[in-house]
Amino acid sequence: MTSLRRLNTSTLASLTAAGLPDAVRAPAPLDRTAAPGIVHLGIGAFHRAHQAVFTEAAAAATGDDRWGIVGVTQRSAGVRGQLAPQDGLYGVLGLSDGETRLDLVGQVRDVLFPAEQTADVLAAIAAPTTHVVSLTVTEKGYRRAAGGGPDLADAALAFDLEVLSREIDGAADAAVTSRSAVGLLLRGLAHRWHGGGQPVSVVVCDNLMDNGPQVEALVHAIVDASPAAGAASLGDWLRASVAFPATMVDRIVPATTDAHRATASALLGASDAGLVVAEPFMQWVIQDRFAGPRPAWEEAGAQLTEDVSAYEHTKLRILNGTHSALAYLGALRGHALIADAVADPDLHAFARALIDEDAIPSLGSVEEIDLAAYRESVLERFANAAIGHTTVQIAMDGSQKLPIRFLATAQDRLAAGAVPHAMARAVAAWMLYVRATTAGELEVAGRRVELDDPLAARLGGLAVGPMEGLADRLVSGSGIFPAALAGDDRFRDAVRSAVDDLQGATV
Ligand code: CS2
Repeated sequence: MTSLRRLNTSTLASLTAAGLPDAVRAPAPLDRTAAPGIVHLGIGAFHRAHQAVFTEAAAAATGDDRWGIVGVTQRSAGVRGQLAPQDGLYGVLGLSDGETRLDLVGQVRDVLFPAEQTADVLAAIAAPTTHVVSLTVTEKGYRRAAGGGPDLADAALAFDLEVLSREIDGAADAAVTSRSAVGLLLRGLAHRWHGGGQPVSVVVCDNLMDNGPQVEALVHAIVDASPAAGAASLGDWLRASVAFPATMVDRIVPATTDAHRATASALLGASDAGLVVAEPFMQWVIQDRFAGPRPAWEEAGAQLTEDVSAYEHTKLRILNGTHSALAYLGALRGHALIADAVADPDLHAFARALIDEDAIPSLGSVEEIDLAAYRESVLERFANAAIGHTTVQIAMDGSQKLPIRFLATAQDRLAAGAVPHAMARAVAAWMLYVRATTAGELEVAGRRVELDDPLAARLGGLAVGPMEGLADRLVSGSGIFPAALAGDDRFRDAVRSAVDDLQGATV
C-alpha cells in the first residue's frame, strides 16, 4: 500500500506551492464551479487521455470554465472509485523513448455509474447547461448488425428499446438501468426532449467509419423501431435539434500498469489511482457541425473542418488496420508488445506491404494528407516501446474491428480489380489467433491468451475442428464478412492460401 498522499485538490495545492517538477503540468487555475457542459459516455482511458486533454487545454487557453465533464462509466464503478476521492483530478503520463511527462487534468466534475445512478445520468444529459454529449464506448457499444444498422436481436438492445419506448411515452422508471451505451444515449436524449428539448451535439469519438452520421442513422433506426406513440415526434426533434458531427480521434493509449503508476507517483509526489498513459502524439479532427455551443477545441490544436472523411479513412485503414495486423501476427509469434512486432523484420516488411499495396491504394486520391509521410509516422509511433502497448490489448474485439480495419479495404481493392493479398494475410492471422486462443494454445509473455471478443462463443465454435476449412467456416459463419466479400472467390482463395502459408510458417 503506498505511503504517498493521494492526488486531490488539497494535495495538489501543496505540491504546487512546493514547486512541481518541470515534467509535470498542473491543470489551469480555473474556477471549475460552473455547471458542466459535457456529458461523456465511456470515461475510460482513451477519453481521459484524448478528448479530456483537449478540453483541459481549451479551458486553459480561453479561461472558459463552462466545459466541465460529467463522466459516465459502463460496466463497472471502477473509474468512479478512482476519481471521486481525487476531486476528479488525474494525470496523463506521456511516454516516448526519449521523454516522460505528466499532464494533470482537472476537467472531470463527476463520474456516474449507470447501474446505480441512471436517474443522475438522464438528468445530466437533459440539463440545459449540457451542450455536448460525447462517447467513447468502443465499436461494440453501438450494438450494430453486420450491415451497420441496429442489431435488434441483441438482448441488451432489445431490452433498451422497451425502456426507451416507456421513456418516450413518459412512463419509464429511472431506477431501471439501460444495458447498452447506445440505449442509454437515446434514453438521455428522450429525457432531454421531454425536458424542453434544448439543442445538443452528440460527438462520437469511436473508431467507426463516418462515426457521427453512422450513429445518427443508428439512433433514428432504433427510434423508428419503437412502438411508442411519441416515437415519430422524438425523431423529428432529433433531426431538428441534435447534431452528430463526424470526428477522427487519434492517440495511442495502452493499459496503465503498476510500473506506470510508480513512475507517475515518483514524478508527482502523490499517488494517482486514475492515471492513464499515452504516447506524446495526439490528433483530433472534428466536423464543424454543432447544434449549440462547444469548447474552443481548436485552441488546443484540434482541427475543425467540413469534411473529416479523408482523415478518418486514412487513420482507420493505415493506422488501425496495421495495428490489428501486427497485433495478430505479433501475438502468434509470441511478441508481447507492438513495438516488438514492428521491430521484427518480417512483420515490419509485412506492415509496409499492407499499407503500400492495400491500404493506401484503397484510399484513392487524398489531397489533405501526405500518405507516405503518414505511413512513416505511424510505423515510428508503433516503435515506441516506452508505453508498453501490448499485442493482446489491440487484438481484443476483432469481430467489431475487422469490418472497419480490414474488410472495407479488401472490398475496395477487389472492386478495383485487385486481390488484397496483404489484407487477406491479416484476416488469416486473425483466424489463426481465434483458433489458437480458443484452443488455449497461445502463450504470450508466458501467459495463456484467451479470446476477448463479444462473439467469442460463435467464433470459437467455428474455429475449432479441422484446420482444413477454417477460412470458409469463419467467412461463412461468423456474420462479420459482408456478403459481397464472402461471395468473392478471389478473396476466399487469398485467405485460404494465407492460412495455409501462415500455419506452416511461424508468421
Ligand atoms: C488500437 C487503437 O486498441 C486498438 O484497437 O488500434 O486503440 C489505437 O491505439 C487508437 O485508435 C490510436 O488512435
